[in-house]
Amino acid sequence: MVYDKDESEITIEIGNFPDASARSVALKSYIGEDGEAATAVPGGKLHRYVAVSFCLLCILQAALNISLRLALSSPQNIDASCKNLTERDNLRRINFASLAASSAHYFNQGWVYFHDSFYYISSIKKTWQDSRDDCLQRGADLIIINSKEEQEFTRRYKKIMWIGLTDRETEGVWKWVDGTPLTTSFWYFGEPNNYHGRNEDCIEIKYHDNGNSWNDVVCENENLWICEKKMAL
Ligand code: MMA
Ligand code: CA
Repeated sequence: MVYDKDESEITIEIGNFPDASARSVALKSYIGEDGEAATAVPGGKLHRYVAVSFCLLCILQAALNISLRLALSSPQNIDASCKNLTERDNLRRINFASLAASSAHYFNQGWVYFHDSFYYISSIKKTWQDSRDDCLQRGADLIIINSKEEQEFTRRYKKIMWIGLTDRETEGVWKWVDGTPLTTSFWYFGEPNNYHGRNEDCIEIKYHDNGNSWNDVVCENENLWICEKKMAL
């Protein structure tokens, strides 16, 4: 290529070609079929695309790095996320540990686990109130029977035992020790009867051969008893 100062023209020397058609072919291969300037290296367009894409990816990567760093590395953010994590983790750990410790305690003391509760069956006899106090001292209370399964569970022991049901407050109004009213009952035939006009305000499970085993008796009687401690494991 020669730049002619005087004529302000660009002359392209394309060599000596025998005729006009040969010169045209040579010119097209240099300039490009569609008249666009082509690079002299074959496949150059592809190289350029790859290079440009690579650069774009680099820029994207850099932008991501910076934004992530800004989002995560600010001291308050690190502090907050760590605090949240450890508080939640610690709560879980404490709950798990205390559950493990209390369940181990109840198992070791000979309590039986059945349907989300621990049960303690006494080996000595006491009045209804003294029995209840014993359960309370053990972190529990007299059993509250609120399902057929639980009722069946109590019958397995074939012992006469106090349960946490009484009408001491208001005659004829049966209440569980947690204050809830009696809804599902398992009275033995003819019970409750305040037998021969006696003030039978406390309930024992008595008739083990029958699904309906409950009987009302005088609270000052002495019986075995069964405590319940709810604990979902
Ligand atoms: C006992 C006592 C009562 C009960 C009757 C049933 C004799 O009294 O347990 O509460 O109702 O037995 O015969
Ligand atoms: Ca009775």
